[in-house]
Amino acid sequence: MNKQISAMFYEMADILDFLKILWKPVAYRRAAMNISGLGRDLGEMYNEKGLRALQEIPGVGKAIAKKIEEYIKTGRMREYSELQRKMPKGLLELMNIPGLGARKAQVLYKQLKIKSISNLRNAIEQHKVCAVSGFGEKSEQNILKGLDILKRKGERILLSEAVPIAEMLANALKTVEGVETVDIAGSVRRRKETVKDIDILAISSSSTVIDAFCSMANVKEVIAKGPTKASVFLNEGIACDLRVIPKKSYGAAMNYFIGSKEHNIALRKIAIQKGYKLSEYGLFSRKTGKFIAGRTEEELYKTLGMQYIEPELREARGEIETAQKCKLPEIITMQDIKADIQMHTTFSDGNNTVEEMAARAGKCLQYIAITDHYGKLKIANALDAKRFQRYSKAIDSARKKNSITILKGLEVDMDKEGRIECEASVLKQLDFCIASVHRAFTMSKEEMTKRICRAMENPFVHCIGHPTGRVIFKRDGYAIDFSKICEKAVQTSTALEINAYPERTDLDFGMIRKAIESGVKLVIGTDSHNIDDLRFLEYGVANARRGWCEKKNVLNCLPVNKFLKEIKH
Ligand code: DGT
Ligand code: CA
Ligand code: ZN
Repeated sequence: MNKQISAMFYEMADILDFLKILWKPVAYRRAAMNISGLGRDLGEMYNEKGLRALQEIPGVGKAIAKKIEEYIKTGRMREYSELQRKMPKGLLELMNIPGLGARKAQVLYKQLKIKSISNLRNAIEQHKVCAVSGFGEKSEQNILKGLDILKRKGERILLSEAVPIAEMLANALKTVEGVETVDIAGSVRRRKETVKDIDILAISSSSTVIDAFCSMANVKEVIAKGPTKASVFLNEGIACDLRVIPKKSYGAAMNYFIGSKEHNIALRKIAIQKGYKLSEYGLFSRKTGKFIAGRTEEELYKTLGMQYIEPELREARGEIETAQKCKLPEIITMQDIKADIQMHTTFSDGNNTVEEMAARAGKCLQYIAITDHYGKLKIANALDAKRFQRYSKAIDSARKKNSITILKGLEVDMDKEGRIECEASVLKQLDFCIASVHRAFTMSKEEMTKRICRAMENPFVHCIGHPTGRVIFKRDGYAIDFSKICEKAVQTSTALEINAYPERTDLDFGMIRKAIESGVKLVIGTDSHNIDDLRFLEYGVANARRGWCEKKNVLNCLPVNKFLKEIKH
């Protein structure tokens, strides 16, 4: 429900922009952003407390709340349909291409009469687009990239969207009569950053669990249904499979369906070397066909002569060899985390106050860094020296009212050369300073590497935020020489961030591992823009686990006094 409504508001904002209507688009985008970040289902909130609950969402006033109500009640939104009618057919589709944007889409629409994605592909093939003023060879390449991303987007969703759906389904299935065990498998269990479909396994004494699954409220369509397996497509726009497994082979089935496929294949090879045959039904003797193991995963790994391997590590990237040598790292857990080191408030582009963020974070953390934007980033309402004074005071006063320790931080911009866009007099007042790239993304690998390295050389900079700048489904990261970045990070004692914001997940798991091997200190930050985003910490930890990260590699596992000592140059 949230996903559809937020997509509708985004689309309405684009149309209103096209119609040259002022202010309204900003309001719709703000509402859309906050709805997509909500931890709860709008329908549920409305059922409990009506319109009032909706109006409590930041950015949702009475008018927008009414539209949400209309959609919840009727499955339609009149204004949305009316706006769509005001829009030339095809243009909307063009406007949604990542990297093209509403303005440029309109230029192509008017000048080249491009009315669909296939029109656009043809025009690029014939090099018509680069002839339009304001476009070039490079724009053609970028549009093609955008089209590829769009195609991928239809197929996968973010982990953070899949996990709540998977958990909701699994919990509901646990209450069905005859059900003994329910577990989430597949890429969701491995905590991969994007997910194609949700895989659920169950042990059950009766097949009523299949009926219950197929008649869940959010099932849009039953794709397949048999006595031990069903596939459905959910209202949320993702497919889900349920398999009922006999108790005896549950561990083997879990192992198979958690994957990854590559991990499974490597494991089967080991089984063969040892005279076994491994399948989703169990581990069998190749000679006699006798069942050897398969009730639990632990038993399976042990019989194959290796340590148990956590699902997040199962990507066939050396985890099997390492487990055979009994050398797997003891990977980080949520309990190890003492702080969240990146979040924004109403002082820049966040939706909650310093106090609200501190109060929510105080429920599970020992300290936080408030890190509003500072610099020239106008769209993020970045602070300047004058407004910093008020910001600083607000943090001081929140410190008095909250038991959680609040570090005074900033996320500062760096210019094209890597100069920090913040006065030394301000930097001096900070406990924690993150430097990030937020604009001028297109430069050569060498230039970008130099830029970030120069920022790290600034003695006031403690950390580089979202180091590659990628936004999943929207843009790839900028090119960097990551070995050089790691080297400089070690040399200058600058931490690299594992940004937990689901669209970012930046560093990714491969880079985390490389950073650790290079001796780089890491920090995990949620980059929260409202109190509900603070829950993203678990995805940052999951990604760190995928990167073989231990507690000792992450500075915000330290108590605050040690943290402050470690981050100083
Ligand atoms: P995705 O694409 O996000 O759904 O990723 P997975 O890993 O959940 O992939 P999925 O749903 O196609 O399959 C679930 C698991 O089943 C997968 O992780 C490993 C196992 N599996 C699927 N196909 C094969 C296969 O052809 N061979 C082997 N050995 N395992 C497979
Ligand atoms: Ca899957
Ligand atoms: Zn940022």
